[in-house]
Amino acid sequence: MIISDAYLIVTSPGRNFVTLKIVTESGVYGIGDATLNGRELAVVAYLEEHVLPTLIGRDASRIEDIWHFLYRGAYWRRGPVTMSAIAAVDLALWDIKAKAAGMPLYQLLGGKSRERVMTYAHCTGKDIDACLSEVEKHLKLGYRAVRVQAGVPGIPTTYGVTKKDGERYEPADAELPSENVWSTEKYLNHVPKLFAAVRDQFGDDIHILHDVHHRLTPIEAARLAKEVEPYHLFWLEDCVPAENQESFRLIRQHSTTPLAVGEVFNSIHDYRELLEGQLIDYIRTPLSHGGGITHVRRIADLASLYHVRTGFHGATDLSPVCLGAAIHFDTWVPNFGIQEHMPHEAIVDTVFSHDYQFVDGHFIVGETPGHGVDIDEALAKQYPYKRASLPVNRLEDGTLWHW
Ligand code: CS2
Ligand code: MG
Repeated sequence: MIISDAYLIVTSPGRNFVTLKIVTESGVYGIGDATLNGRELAVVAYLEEHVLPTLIGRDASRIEDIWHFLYRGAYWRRGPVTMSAIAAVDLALWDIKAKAAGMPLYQLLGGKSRERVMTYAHCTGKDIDACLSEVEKHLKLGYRAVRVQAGVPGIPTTYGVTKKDGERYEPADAELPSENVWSTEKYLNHVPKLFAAVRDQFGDDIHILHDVHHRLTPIEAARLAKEVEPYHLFWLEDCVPAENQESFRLIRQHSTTPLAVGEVFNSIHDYRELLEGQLIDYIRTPLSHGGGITHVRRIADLASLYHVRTGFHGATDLSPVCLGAAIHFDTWVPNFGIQEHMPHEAIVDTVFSHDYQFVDGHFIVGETPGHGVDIDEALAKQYPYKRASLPVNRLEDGTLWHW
């Protein structure tokens, strides 16, 4: 199990993905996702210059030791670039260990806790009606949980909302950041009508989720969470920027709407006050941004003490490698909640072959040894990296706002 080679594959089949391949002397190899949307090459440089040379000659089975070597040993701790780089190594090593054991990854974690993994779909429209038709479409596909986002009258362009029906809002395809406009007042007055319309048309038997994308202040978030209580949301996501963990206390004091947070978190320390204070209900950090399985399972264990469940980020910037590993984790983790599912384009699924299946709104884990995802390196080479930037958000008066 001695590591003999480690290299990156950067490919852009419609959007950028960075994939780490670690090869051992025996020929068994593992794959990890190192993609950090909009900052891809920063992780490439971190890995190529500072991490990969230190892996050669190490024993691939010593996952825990390698994790601490990369985390403590670097002196500079945490942060999205560091934790995505460590995650890529960690996911590749778990893949190798499971392949060497001849087991699907979920078996190494502790075996199945469930038969299938509930997912939620993105239902996004330029207005409420367009969003409702997306909900209808996705319920027909078998989803029981929908994330609803609709354009707000008077706000011309808003991240999270398509400009045309059926268009995707991801990936961010502008080479340099485009600018969106935001009005909290218009949004707060409009968005409860969306949830009312969804409940009115589709009843109580579906889960409704919504992403605020960090755009409110704590008191505004409290107003929204309180006002939408009658629509029984599954969760309200990222309603405030979470650097100040204590701010969630204010929202909590006003409302019973469940709160999800953490797609931009990368460490257990980002969650400590939120969990210990019982201020949130779902943790969102994906395996590929939070130091891999070795670290995220510690976050999930801490969360379980407080009845907090997982709801991993799964937008299309998380590669099929991250998603494949997440489905193993979701199948095992006792405090599973839900998995985000935003389908990759067909070409992405051709570059990254995988054995997970999507049936009736749920993922079914595969039985191939490892995490079950591989990369076609020759095909990947045909899609070279293209710089792509996420947009920025400005208030109507031009003030740069949270995105
Ligand atoms: C979003 C993402 O899926 C989500 O909940 O917040 O689309 C997110 O904005 C992107 O993944 C950013 O990389
Ligand atoms: Mg989000």
